[in-house]
Order: sequence, then structure tokens, then C-alpha cells
Amino acid sequence: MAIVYNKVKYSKCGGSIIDSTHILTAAHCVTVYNNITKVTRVEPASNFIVFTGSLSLKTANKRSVKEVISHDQYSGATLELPTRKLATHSDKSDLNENDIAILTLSSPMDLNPCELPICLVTATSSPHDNTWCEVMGWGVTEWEEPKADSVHDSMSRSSNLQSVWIPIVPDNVCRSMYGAYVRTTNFCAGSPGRDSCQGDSGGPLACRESDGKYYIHGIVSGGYRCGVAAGLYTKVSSFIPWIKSKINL
Ligand code: 4AZ
Repeated sequence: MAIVYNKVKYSKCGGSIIDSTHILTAAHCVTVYNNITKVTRVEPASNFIVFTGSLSLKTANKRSVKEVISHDQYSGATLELPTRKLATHSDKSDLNENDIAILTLSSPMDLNPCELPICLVTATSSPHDNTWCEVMGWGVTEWEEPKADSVHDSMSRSSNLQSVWIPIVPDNVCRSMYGAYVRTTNFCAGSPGRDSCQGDSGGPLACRESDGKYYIHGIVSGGYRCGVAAGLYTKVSSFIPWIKSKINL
């Protein structure tokens, strides 16, 4: 588990250590969307610091980033659509397609017991409906209306890692909440009161498999507010070929 800190926006996202030099996160954590030009731009590596190796932000190791690899089909544009809402609500929420990115660290970690990689799922392993998985992050514990420039630093956020077990929501139920934004490459998880929230984006939804190991099935992507419905997650199994095309695992 890692924190992806943007020192230009003063915003924080989660990330997952997948090997000694790579952090898996969300594309919306590493891109800026210009609603005038309608262009999504990947931010420079120098904007980011990755924190690892500690449950507390205060004692974490800080690492610089050499390269930002964001999915080139990431549709940041969906962030601005009027349909950005829960199907049954009129308010807006974050709904992104191909919301996945990889950060390459400037130098490798030595993979001590506090900085171990999480197992990646295989391309054919979908999360199982109604099973429970763990989502974690340093995000807020209560929804706050986003500020104009999406700077979240003044929000009440935890300096210690938080986690909660949440259920994988079947696609038909997810679709009744988020409509056409539910693709084959994302899924819903969570229930009222059990959810991720702002600042958790990019972090892992990890499921314990029958071998006793934790596998990353989801990346926190967005959803309608926090704790009222389910959240939306990037389905990691859909992006295994993409990940392998970008880095040697
Ligand atoms: C966000 O804005 C966000 N309840 C993350 C997760 C969820 C909603 C919003 C899911 O980063």
C-alpha cells in the first residue's frame, strides 16, 4: 500500500505496490482534465511523491517518481458529463473509464516486510458477487463537496491507514445505480456505511483467495458520494494485458 501525493495540487490518492519499482493507481489521480479544451493531460512525474512502508503518513518513506504511465483510453471527459450521477439521484459523482495508471519509482524499494507487493489477479479472474473484500486508504471518512480546483487538502483525512470490508455488488444491481457507466471493465462494491471516499482513489480493493493470499481485484475509481450507495472500482483483471504491455512483471 502506498500514498500517491501530488505536491502541485496538494491532493492525495492511494496506490498499490505491484513490484519493487511500480505503483498501481487510478488515471484520474495522475491526469488533469481541461474542460475548455476537453483534453486530458498526464501530469509530469516531478509532481508526485510516493509514501510507503508505514501505516502513518508521518513516518512513511518518501520516494520520487521517474515515469507516469496512464491509460491512453482513460476518459477524463466523463468527469464533466451531466450524466455523471447515480441513476436514481440527481447529484454528480465520479465515473471514469479505463481509470488505471502506473507510476515508476526513481529507484527500487528493497521490499522489506512493510513494503511488500500485493498479488495481481489473472486476466480471467473476476471478483465474485457477494463475497467480501477489503478496501483501504488515507482518504476522508465523510463526503465533502469538492472544491473548484479539486484541492482536498483541507479535508478531514486520516493520517493512519483505514480499512473496511465491503461486498462485491452484482452488475445488475450496480447498473441500477450507475446505469451505462457500468462497463465490463469496472464493477461496484460496498454497501451503505461501508465504502471508500475522497482520497482513497487509486488504492486497492483486495480479496483474500483460497490460497490465503490477498489479490488486488479493484482500484478505487469513484462513485456517488460516500457511504450511501456502492463505490465504483476499476476491474484489474480487465487490464492485466495492459499492465504487462507497460512493465515487465
Ligand atoms: C473520490 O471523489 C471518491 N464512495 C472516491 C470513492 C468514492 C466516491 C468518491 C466511493 O475520490
